[in-house]
Parts: sequence; C-alpha cells; structure tokens
Amino acid sequence: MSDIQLYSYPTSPYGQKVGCYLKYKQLDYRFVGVSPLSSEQIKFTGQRQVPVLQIGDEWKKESSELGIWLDQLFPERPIMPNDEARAQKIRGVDDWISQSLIPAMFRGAVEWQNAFNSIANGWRLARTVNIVTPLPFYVRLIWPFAVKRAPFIVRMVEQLDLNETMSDMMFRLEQEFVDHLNGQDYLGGESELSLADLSAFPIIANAYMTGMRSNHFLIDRPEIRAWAQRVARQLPANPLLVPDSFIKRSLV
Ligand SMILES: N[C@@H](CCC(=O)N[C@@H](CS)C(=O)NCC(=O)O)C(=O)O
Repeated sequence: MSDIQLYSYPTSPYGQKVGCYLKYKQLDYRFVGVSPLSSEQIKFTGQRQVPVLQIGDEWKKESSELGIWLDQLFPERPIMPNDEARAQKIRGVDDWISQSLIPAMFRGAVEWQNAFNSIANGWRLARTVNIVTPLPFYVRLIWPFAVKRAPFIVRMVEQLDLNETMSDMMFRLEQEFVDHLNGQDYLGGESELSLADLSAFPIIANAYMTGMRSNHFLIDRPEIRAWAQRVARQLPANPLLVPDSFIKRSLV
C-alpha cells in the first residue's frame, strides 16, 4: 500500500503538475479528491490550497516544491538536474509556467471567447470534480458561472496584463514556449526531460486529451506538439487526474 497521497481537485493545473511528477517517477500513490465546497479532506492542514502532498506523516504544499521534495526522497528517475546552473534555469521556466501559462488558462475561464464552448467546458469540468467529490446538481449547473467569480481565480487573472488582448497573449505565450525550448527537445534548452516539462505538460495537453471545446492554442504549433508527444511517450497513457473514461484523444 502506497504511503504517498496527493490531495487535489482533479481539475487543478497545479495538482495535475504534481500528478505528472509522480507518474513520471513511477511512484505508487493514492489520489484523494478534495471537495471545492468544503475542503474537508485537507482540514488536517489548516488551510484550503491544493495540491497537498502527504508522504508518511509529513505534508507539504506548493506544486513545484513538491516536485523537488519527491526528487530528494526518491532520486530514481530524477526531474531536477544535479548541476546548479541548469537547475536554476529549470526553476525559471517552471516559474514562467506557474505565473504566466497557468493564469492565462484561467483567464480563458473568466473571459469567455465563445460562451457556448465555455459553458460546455465548465459543465465538463464540474462532471470531472463530481466523480471524486459529488456536487449537488445546482452547483454543477452554475459551475461555469461560479468559476468566473472564484476568488483565487479572479486574483490570479488580475495579475495578468489585461490590456493585452486574449489572442495577443496566446500568441505571445506560444512564442515564449518555443523560445524556452531553444531549439532543443525539452524546456530550458535541455536534452532530457525535467520538472519544467512535467509542469507544462498537463496545461498543454489537458484540454486536448479530455476533448474540451477550444482552439487548443499552443498544441497546434508544430514545435509544441512535437514536444508534447515526446513528453507523452514518457508518461502513462493517462497522465492526468481524471478516470480513463475521460480521456478522449491521445497525443501519441
Ligand atoms: N502556488 C500554488 C498555487 C495553487 C493554487 O492556486 N491552487 C488552487 C487550485 S488550482 C487552490 O487551491 N485554490 C483554492 C484556494 O486557494 O482557496 C501551487 O503551485 O501549488
């Protein structure tokens, strides 16, 4: 029986990052869905932020720190380079993912480009959450509208430059992603996969793999799709935190 538990919403991009670290490192763990309404499953932490990782009697939060913690405890299949300069670079790319790429994805949930698609996607996400922590029907119904007002999402989106249009922002991020590859196979200009690739993978692949209605920005760019396929080949067929039946498309 595994002594590692990952507490998260299945839809949290930060939780999905940690899921990818665990899956790449081939560690046996238990996923515990956290109720977004009560957070009761993580009451023992005295706070509401997910993901939380518990190993034995110890728990920690902050997704990137969790990856580094896992690498220290389980050095097999490392995700951080030993070399300090390269590790710093990976941390820098990971910060860009957490502070630019993920908030941009949340902006899409707040600033609807196509109301029909956004509502359909919101209901799909509510169904995903409902699998692990059942939600009352009316909560599922209002989910796409409630997400628009969720305080942590509003706070995250407010940190972006909202004078930049959504399409300009997506175009800029696409270019920045390619720049972070620097013509090499993996982020940070690395020839081997690292924490940064595993952090970015679910953000890039989730909407595509779960069949969301969207433009699938980033993944449509050939260099980024080729990168996503390289990463996907090193992960199980379902690298996300959703049941296998939610996977509608494969990258490989
Ligand atoms: N910096 C944190 C961000 C985590 C985060 O924003 N989690 C969101 C879910 S995606 C959350 O728990 N929001 C609820 C809250 O903060 O009350 C990390 O990398 O783990």
